[in-house]
Amino acid sequence: MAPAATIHASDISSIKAFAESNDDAPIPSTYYSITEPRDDVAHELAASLPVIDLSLLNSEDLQLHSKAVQQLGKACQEWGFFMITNHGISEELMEDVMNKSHEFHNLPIEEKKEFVDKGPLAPIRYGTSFNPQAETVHYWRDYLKVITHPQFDFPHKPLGYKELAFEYSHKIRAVARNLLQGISESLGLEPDAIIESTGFDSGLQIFAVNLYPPCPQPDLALGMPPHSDHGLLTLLTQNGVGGLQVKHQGKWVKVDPLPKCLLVNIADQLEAVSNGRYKSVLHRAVLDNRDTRISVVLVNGPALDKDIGPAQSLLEKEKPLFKSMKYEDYFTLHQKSRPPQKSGLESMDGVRL
Ligand SMILES: O=C(O)CCC(=O)C(=O)O
Repeated sequence: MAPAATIHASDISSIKAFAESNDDAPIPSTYYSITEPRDDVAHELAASLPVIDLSLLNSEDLQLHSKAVQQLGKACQEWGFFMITNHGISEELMEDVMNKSHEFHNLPIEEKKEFVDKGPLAPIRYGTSFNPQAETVHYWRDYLKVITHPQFDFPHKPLGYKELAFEYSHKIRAVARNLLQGISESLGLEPDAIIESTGFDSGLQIFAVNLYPPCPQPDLALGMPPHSDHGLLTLLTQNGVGGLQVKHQGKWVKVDPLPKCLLVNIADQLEAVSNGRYKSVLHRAVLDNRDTRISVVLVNGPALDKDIGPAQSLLEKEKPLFKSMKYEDYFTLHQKSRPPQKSGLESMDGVRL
């Protein structure tokens, strides 16, 4: 297929609308983003992705609890990524959120225009690609990003979406808080140490919904470039269409979620707090040529006004690897920068000491 004329993401307000009106036409060359061969995926590692049973982490049996803490620490250290089962969020709520999220993206483009992305701290942002203002290559996804904590805001359409999102974002914050307690313990800290030092209870939460329409040339483009997330913990679910890959030991590993599980990745602020012990994992989204993929992604971060750096008690025995930085400054820089090939902390000038 010959490439379509050069089209910039700034000329496309929705890749979903573009894909639907262009059928199987070749994709614009500005979306060519595969820089590594597609066969770099380590299929043999997919079965080793760690699974954490949250009910064991919360067990009153001390032996079961400490075994789960140990497994959690190992997953954070070796992978920066894991799945959680028995998290207590009902399958029905997860499905309802997924269906309403799809309905949102199915609204006519005119109805979504009022939410057009006006910058990282705007409460509701609808847009396309990864970071159209900074990037030279574009990505095959549309997004909705909403700040759901410390203030909850949400689109008033489709009907019922806001209420579901309120319940879901609240429950996901509780799971993230629970995990942070286990992660604190796994670092030898008091269970509430990370929650307190990061101001988690008034922390930023972003509810993001990515829609990746079928792409006629999925071997040439990506839905999301390799990147790490800016917060502490990101919790993700998808609509049954695969596409998430995480980088492990230099190779891409396809994530094949267990039924009803939540996918969790360690993000930059947790790498900083753990003084580099836990890795903010690089991940990307690959595309499908038949099915629409949707992911619902909740980023849970520190309070925006908190200085975040290595936990003080870890520094009694080791040197700091990262400079402390106000989360709001980190977040703003992260949102403005081009997709890095390294984690955010590694690619941002002056953060690593
Ligand atoms: O859709 C996915 O699986 C990845 C989403 C993601 O990485 C993000 O929203 O930051």
